[in-house]
Amino acid sequence: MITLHGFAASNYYNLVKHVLLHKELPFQENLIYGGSDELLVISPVGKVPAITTAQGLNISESSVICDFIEETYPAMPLYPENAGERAVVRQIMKISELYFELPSRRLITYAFTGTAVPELVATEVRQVLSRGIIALNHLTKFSPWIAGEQFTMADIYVYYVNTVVKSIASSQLNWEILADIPGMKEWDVAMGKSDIAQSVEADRKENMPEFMQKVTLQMKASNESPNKS
Ligand SMILES: N[C@@H](CCC(=O)N[C@@H](CS)C(=O)NCC(=O)O)C(=O)O
Repeated sequence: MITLHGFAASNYYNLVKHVLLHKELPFQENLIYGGSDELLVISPVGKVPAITTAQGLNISESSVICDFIEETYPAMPLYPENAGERAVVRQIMKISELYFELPSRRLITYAFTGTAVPELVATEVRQVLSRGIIALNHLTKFSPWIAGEQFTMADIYVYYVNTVVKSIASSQLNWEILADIPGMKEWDVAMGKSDIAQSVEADRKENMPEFMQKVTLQMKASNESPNKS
């Protein structure tokens, strides 16, 4: 059986969990937080999610895990058969990671600490997000799924990317970012209504207090560290 390592407050963890649930694969969850020595044995950069496969292989990086699951368990496919269409799905995933998720993450610490985002940082982040918007407007279809008629890995991937992006853009940049991609807001609402998304969300909510406690303790420890510059 697959073991999914990580914690439910993580959107990356949740997208892999959604894929496993979609494919109706049996798996167990191992609650573990980022940065721990135990996690470094499973995940080389000490981040979640990671999986341990039925054969005992450890794999990290959510998009790599998604590909492994698809290749190993091809039933209920999440990529199109056609190579060109598959490439479009992967472009949507990659662009949402590089130009949506990662710039938004630069603002997470400001959100957690309630500190104002410096204007230079806000400008840089807005520029990267704007490129993402142009690219996603170019590639997405929402007819009814993000890449067209087939429900794909990109639907799951971008839905969980958006959980971070829309909240951070709204709170830190006062930007209702999904509205800049016609069709995305409606698709996002529809995605959130599925039974799988609802059960993943319930687990996320349950884990949030414990996760926030860990973050608060970590921030306190780093503020008190004698090496703090
Ligand atoms: N590129 C990684 C990113 C994973 C990631 O950033 N995970 C966060 C949780 S959402 C984490 O483990 N952070 C802990 C840390 O940075 O120590 C992926 O796609 O899986």
